[in-house]
Amino acid sequence: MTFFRKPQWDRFKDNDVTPEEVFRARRQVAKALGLGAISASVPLNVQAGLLDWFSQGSDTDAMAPRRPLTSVSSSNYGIGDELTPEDKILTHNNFYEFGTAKTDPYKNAQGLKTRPWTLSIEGEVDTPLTLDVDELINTLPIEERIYRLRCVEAWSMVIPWLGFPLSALLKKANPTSRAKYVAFETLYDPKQMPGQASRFAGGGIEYPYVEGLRMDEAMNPLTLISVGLYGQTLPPQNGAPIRLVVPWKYGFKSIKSIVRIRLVETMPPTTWNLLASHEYGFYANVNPQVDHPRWSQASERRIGAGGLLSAKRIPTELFNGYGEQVAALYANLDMGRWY
Ligand SMILES: Nc1nc2c(c(=O)[nH]1)N[C@H]1C(S)=C(S)[C@@H](COP(=O)(O)O)O[C@H]1N2
Ligand SMILES: [Mo]
Repeated sequence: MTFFRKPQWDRFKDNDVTPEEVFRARRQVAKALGLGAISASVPLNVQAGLLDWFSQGSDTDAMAPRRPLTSVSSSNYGIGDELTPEDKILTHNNFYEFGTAKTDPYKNAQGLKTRPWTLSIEGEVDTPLTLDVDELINTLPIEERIYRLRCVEAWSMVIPWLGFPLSALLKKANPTSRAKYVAFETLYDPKQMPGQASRFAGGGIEYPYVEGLRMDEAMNPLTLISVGLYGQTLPPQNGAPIRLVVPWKYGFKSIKSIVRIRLVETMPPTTWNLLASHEYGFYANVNPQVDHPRWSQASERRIGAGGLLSAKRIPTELFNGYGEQVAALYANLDMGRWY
């Protein structure tokens, strides 16, 4: 009889995006707390944040109210895949500003103040803009777009987003010919976001969370600015009131709760690349042939009615299945080098 050990990535667990060093630091703090001993070298305000982070406290039943949104059209880019049930989309999240566990955003983000909310578009534009989110929602035609979302941790969902193409928004600001990239920034408000107040609770990330796209990626018709899902405005844990959705790239490119968009001449810094550049690149195109250093990207677990635990493992597709729409953007790019 032959026994063999399954490779790490095939065990029945979630991959953790957190770089190993940060993960170890978190574990040490958890241990210290378990023993009731907090090092005297950890400042008091940080200790308080940590205690919040480890308490199970928050009210998980009180969801921030959402408003129905009507859409002018619906396009299914889920390519026949079954929709992930809404309760899974709302309770299994990555939003490190509210903690690093999958249920933290759902538990901790309900108090996020999402109105009034202004979004600025600046940099290499002829018409810099400061826009009110409700005005945007009321003036741009809202489309429904059913997209796959593939997280770099190798789980995925199928989500009916509501929103409008990023290109429609950028055109309002009249980008100059020098605009080569688009940089995005999440709200920075440590008073509202416990992960921003404590390096440990926030997974070691330097906030605000930042992301970027090349100009041609930003103008691609698939690139969406989302303001809702499942027929209603976004809940805080999914990036209310306004977030990016780039369905052919790993989920971390789809930055949440955006306050600033800046058109720039050179490739902007991006959060996960800043944290661990050998693990996360600028492009982050979904690619089953380029593995994460710590796990395979050849397959993914599609989250359905049973949640992550009973999720089926399915093959991952190049560009998450959107090659027809985007492969031409990368005709001259070495995708192994520019992961
Ligand atoms: N500001 C911010 N945006 C973020 C993240 C985050 O931690 N902070 N996580 C990213 C990751 S890793 C993923 S997979 C998606 C998850 O989106 P969802 O929770 O709506 O499914 O959001 C992305 N956007
Ligand atoms: Mo992710």
